[in-house]
Amino acid sequence: MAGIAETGQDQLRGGYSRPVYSSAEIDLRTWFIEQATRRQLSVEEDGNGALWAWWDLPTGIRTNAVVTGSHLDSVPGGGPFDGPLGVASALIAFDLMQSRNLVRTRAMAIVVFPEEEGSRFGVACLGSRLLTGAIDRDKALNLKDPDGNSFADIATRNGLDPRFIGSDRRLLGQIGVFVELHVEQGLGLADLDHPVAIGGSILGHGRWKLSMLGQGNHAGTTLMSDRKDPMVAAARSIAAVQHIARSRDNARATVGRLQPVPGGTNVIASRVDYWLDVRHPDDAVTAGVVQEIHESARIIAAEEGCTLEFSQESLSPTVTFDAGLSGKLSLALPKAPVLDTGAGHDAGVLAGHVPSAMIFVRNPNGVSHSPEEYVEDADAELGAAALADALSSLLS
Ligand code: HGY
Ligand code: MN
Ligand code: MN
Ligand code: MN
Repeated sequence: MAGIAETGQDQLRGGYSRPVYSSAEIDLRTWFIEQATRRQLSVEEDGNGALWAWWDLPTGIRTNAVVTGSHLDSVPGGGPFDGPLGVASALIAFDLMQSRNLVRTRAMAIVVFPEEEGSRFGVACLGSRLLTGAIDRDKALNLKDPDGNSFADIATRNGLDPRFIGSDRRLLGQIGVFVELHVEQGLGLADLDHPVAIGGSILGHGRWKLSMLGQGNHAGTTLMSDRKDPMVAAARSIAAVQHIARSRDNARATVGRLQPVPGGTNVIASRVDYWLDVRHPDDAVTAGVVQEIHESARIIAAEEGCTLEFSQESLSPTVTFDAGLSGKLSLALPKAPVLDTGAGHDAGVLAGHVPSAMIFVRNPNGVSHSPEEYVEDADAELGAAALADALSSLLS
């Protein structure tokens, strides 16, 4: 696969691959800046690389602002709507509110958070975690991408000053509420035959890195009895992940990324890195699942003559969106059902700091993190109109 910084069409599945600061993601940033500038919004970049397009009041006062937006980066081979739909809908909602001659008492901003998927540097919602201080600044600066570049280096190469990377109390203090519109990543709305929903909660979720370390050797000269093969240990551990997660109602555990080193067909690997994503509504169950997976991996490593390395990369508790704000959205969108989601979002990170809410738009396929992700044009328009109604009720 081309280097992580290459452009967007994924050769394997035809999906979209827009890691942060890849040429494909930068193209979308440029598009957003053009769209916002064309609307006389004043675009600013915060110290962490998030773009903020401000619809200022004549007074220029930004306290208690209504902020909306999402992200433009994607998972590898992802769909076209996860992230960009929220950003594009915010621009269209702005147009609709402009046409209604809305009398505003608050400033508004459309924000694009970087690295929401954590596809390049491994930590989801990196931009909103940095803004809120939910990730240690030094840990973030030293995160590495698959090519070994640090976030500090890539951020610097893209115009950021590492001295200003980290939590921004002043900017965070300007946010009165945050509302994120997002494609639904499930069939809830398709089953209910309704175009939009209001977010209820986000499942708690976390990411862990496991490494099986064995004995690299020659595939042809090493007898099976003489092997310490980390690929076998990893395979057994991943099978155990399925078994353990299935033993808990509603738990979800995924290993979607595995990297053997050195990765030669005729080479017994010396190590295998693999990453675990575990989610459940009850944070204690998540912890229990992870502990059992860790223990099983440790036993399997010993049985296979390997050693195990295990570390947590990120952890997000279950988040319930602000009842007052969601109630206001329900008034603006009276027929919209309330749906919980198993997907993480920047709104979930901000919810720990400012009243936050979400609006979901129907995805008839229910599939996401895949090129099959889909939204009908009519539903996209209804979503943008719903966002305009929700924002109007908050801005006036
Ligand atoms: O992983 C997630 O749930 C989100 O799409 N970042
Ligand atoms: Mn998303
Ligand atoms: Mn996503
Ligand atoms: Mn998100």
